[in-house]
Amino acid sequence: MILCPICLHEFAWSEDELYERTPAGQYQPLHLDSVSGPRREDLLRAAHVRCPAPLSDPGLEHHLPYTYVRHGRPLVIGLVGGPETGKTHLLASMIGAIEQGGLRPYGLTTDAVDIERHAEYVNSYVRPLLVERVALNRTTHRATAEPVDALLVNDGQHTTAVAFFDIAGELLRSATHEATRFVPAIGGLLFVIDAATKSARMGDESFRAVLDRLPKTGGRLDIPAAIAVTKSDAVRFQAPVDTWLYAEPDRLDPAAVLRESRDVYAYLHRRGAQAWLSPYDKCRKCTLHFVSATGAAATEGRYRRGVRPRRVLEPLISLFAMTGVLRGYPEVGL
Ligand SMILES: Nc1nc2c(ncn2[C@@H]2O[C@H](COP(=O)(O)OP(=O)(O)OP(=O)(O)O)[C@@H](O)[C@H]2O)c(=O)[nH]1
Ligand SMILES: [Mg+2]
Ligand SMILES: [Zn+2]
Repeated sequence: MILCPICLHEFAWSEDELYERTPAGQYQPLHLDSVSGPRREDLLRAAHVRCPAPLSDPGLEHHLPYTYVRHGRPLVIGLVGGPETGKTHLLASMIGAIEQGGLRPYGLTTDAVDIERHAEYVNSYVRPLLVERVALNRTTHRATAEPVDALLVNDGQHTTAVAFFDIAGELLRSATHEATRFVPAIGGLLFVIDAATKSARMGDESFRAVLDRLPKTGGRLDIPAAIAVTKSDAVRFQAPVDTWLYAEPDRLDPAAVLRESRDVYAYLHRRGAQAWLSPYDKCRKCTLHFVSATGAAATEGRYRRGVRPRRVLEPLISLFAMTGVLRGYPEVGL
């Protein structure tokens, strides 16, 4: 059974109903009966499967990349945080770091789920930020949500499709908006806190809205969570932020993850930001991290001295370890 990340329909599928995307963006049946060898593999990489969910409006019909369904149940990662907390910059920096081989030290390799879409994501977010050094726009309010990017992550033995959802912070506070449809499908929570903010209210509301919608046993969630305190560059002179932010990334070390989590927890607590710690109280497995998506603040929409992300992959690696995408590590999480 496959879980559609767009409409949450669960369905079984068969290999003989594949589609290909035309240059005009339409989908037409793909017949592979007489195709074999490398050509077949090539066509399969670009093939799509139609989501068979019954729809009220045929215009809502959608297709999923074959590579997405081929590897079993995908991991849906949702970025959660109030408006302007830095979700979009963080994700772009993460994907950029992955593109630059940042997962290799952990024994992970990646491929795009959908080559075209991934290229579109890189061209619209990663390149502008990391190469052209411009600040990215606020996320627009859209009526539907689709993953902004999706990757196939392989740990040497298993491949998992990982889909990333990043919607506007305001919409996350709603429990009914169409764009939040992916929330019940979340398998890994990435909570984003703005280290530079003076008020904790907004982030807290999006956290609560999302936490409320997810299933609990004994009052707590089994969905692993990572809390990323982003824009840590803005508070880099405060101990112990500096120590963590400029530490060289290491292989995954559960003891270090635990130490950093404790430090972040204490830091937020000291700042009176207990309300931000709700994911830690609610989720059975949760790690906390100091990160910076850009390394410094933008001036007039530009990062003049370049963009230097710090520790952006740590929360993701931790989520991978807690969700089993990355196996063979001892228990991670508080
Ligand atoms: N100093 C600093 N500023 C950052 C960092 N990441 C993002 N920003 C700034 O924070 C602002 C908001 O960033 P976004 O990534 O658009 O925030 P968002 O959470 O996606 O916002 P919405 O899409 O409105 O929900 C932008 O002006 C960025 O330049 C960071 O690591 N350090
Ligand atoms: Mg955004
Ligand atoms: Zn669907």
